Amino acid sequence: MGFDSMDRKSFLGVAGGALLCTIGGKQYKVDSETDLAELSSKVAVPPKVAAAKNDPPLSKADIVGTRKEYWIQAEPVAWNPVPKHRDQMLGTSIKKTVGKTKIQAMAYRQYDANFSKPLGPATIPGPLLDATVGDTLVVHFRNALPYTVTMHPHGVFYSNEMDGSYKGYWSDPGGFVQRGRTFTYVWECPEGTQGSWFYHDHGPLDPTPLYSGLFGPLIVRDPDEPLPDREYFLGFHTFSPGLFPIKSALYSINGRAYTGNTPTMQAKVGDDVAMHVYGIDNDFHTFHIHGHRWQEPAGNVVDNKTFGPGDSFRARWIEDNPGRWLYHCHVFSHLHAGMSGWYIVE
Ligand SMILES: [Cu+2]
Repeated sequence: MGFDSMDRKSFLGVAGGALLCTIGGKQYKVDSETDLAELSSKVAVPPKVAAAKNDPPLSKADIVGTRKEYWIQAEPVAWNPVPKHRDQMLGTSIKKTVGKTKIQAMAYRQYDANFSKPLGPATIPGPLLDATVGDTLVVHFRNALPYTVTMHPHGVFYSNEMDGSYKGYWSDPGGFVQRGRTFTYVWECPEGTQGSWFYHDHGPLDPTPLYSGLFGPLIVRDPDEPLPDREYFLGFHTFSPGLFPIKSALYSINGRAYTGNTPTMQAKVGDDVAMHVYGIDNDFHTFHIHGHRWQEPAGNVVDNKTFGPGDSFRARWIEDNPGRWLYHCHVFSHLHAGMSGWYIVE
């Protein structure tokens, strides 16, 4: 079937199944009968992608400032969002309410130079891309999944062909990285890009690979600011029963749901603490941390911050309050479906 007659969106439109989300006014329907590989194979290769047989070599002109180089592979991962099977906030087992939680997910995994060896296990979220104003991020991306995916950054500067997003007929090679292929993204971090950001898949199957784990944190540091003593990167997202064989949605932070499974953050009184928070699902969340508050750049003081899909921010303070604290989303249906964790201050 030709590209014009059967693109991704029309295919999804006839595939049926549970409503996953709505983007740009179009409903995306995905259920367990939807085979992503099959779906991927229905998307024709855009002309510019077909014309570019190989990842083009980088010229020196592509790199401005200090080069921060990463090798990252998208790959399948066996994942358990609730490895302890318990919610430590309520002291209860989640077996009855949620059932089994082992799933087949996807992850961005960091490798050594030239993909010689993995630098650690595949995790959700993917590795931190860590840059400072003046750097250029050079990300060599290899796709080891059986379908077309990409990497798309937020916050940084990039030219049109480094967008990493599927644009139908007009897609560049970086917006359509097929199985077994590589693409090198060049993303610049000039003055004005400093901030707490993230990256995610924006390929032709968007948002299902993102919902399956293809996202990760990105930071552009301000060289005039001291580094914090402690910092944490927290991605708020959902594992949906529309995509995985789980009884109900797992409202998750960094790939895990329920206190004791989600990140347990730690600090000491006197520490300069930074938390970099981003939202990467279809919901609005809040970030609330008990016993604490922080000042935003505008000067206002916050103890519960609302953020929507694709939003990111930093909360930073000098730690002054010891104890075992909870941090969580204050949307109660999210909180009680897993979106909470410990913050332990000595
Ligand atoms: Cu929430």
